[in-house]
Amino acid sequence: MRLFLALELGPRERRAIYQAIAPMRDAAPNASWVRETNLHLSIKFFGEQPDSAPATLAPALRTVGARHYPLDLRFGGLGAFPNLRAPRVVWMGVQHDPRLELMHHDIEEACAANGFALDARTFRPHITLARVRNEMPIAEARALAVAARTVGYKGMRQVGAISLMESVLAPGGARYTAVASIPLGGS
Ligand code: 2AM
Repeated sequence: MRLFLALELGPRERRAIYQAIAPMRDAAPNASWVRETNLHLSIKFFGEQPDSAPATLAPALRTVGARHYPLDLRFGGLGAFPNLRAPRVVWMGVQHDPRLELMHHDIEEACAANGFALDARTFRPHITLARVRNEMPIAEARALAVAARTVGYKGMRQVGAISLMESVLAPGGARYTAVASIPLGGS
C-alpha cells in the first residue's frame, strides 16, 4: 500500500479553498488540479509499504502525537515549486509555525527508528493545488500568476490529529483514505 501522513482539512475549508482558486484553474486548465476532496497538507511520504506498515507506524506515531499540542494552522498565499514562471507544483502556503516543524522533526525521528526512510526533500509545508506534468506554456504561466494575485483567501484551522493516509492511484486521480488517526495531545 502507498502511504503518507497528512493534516486533513475540513470539508468547508476544502470547499472554500477550491472555490477561491477557481480563477487559477481557469487560467491554467491544462494543469492537473487536485480535486476538492483530496486537498490536504502533506507531512511525510512513505511510498509503497507492506500491509503491515500501519500496525508498526500507528503506535510509534501515537507516542509522538501525545507529546504535541493541537496546532492552529494558518493558510494563505499562492506560489509554485520551483517558481510561478515554470510551475511544477502549484500550492497554497501554510504560515511558518515552529511547532509544526518540531512535530515534523519528531515524526521523522520516530519513523526512522522504526526503519522508515527519511523524506528526501526538505519539509516545506503547503497544500498542493495542482501538478504540472509537461512544461507549462509561458503565456499560461503568466495568466496563472496574474490569477493567483487575485486570490485573497486566508484560512485558519485547529488541527487535533495526524492522519495516516492510503493513496490508491487510479486513472481519474488518486483516492485517499485515512487508515489511522493519531490524536495530538490535549485534544
Ligand atoms: P505533494 O502534495 O507536495 O505532491 C500523496 O501523494 C501525498 O504525498 C502528496 O501530498 C504529496 O505531496 C506527498 N508526497 C511527498 N513526496 C512524494 C513523492 N515522492 N511522491 C508522491 N507524493 C509525495
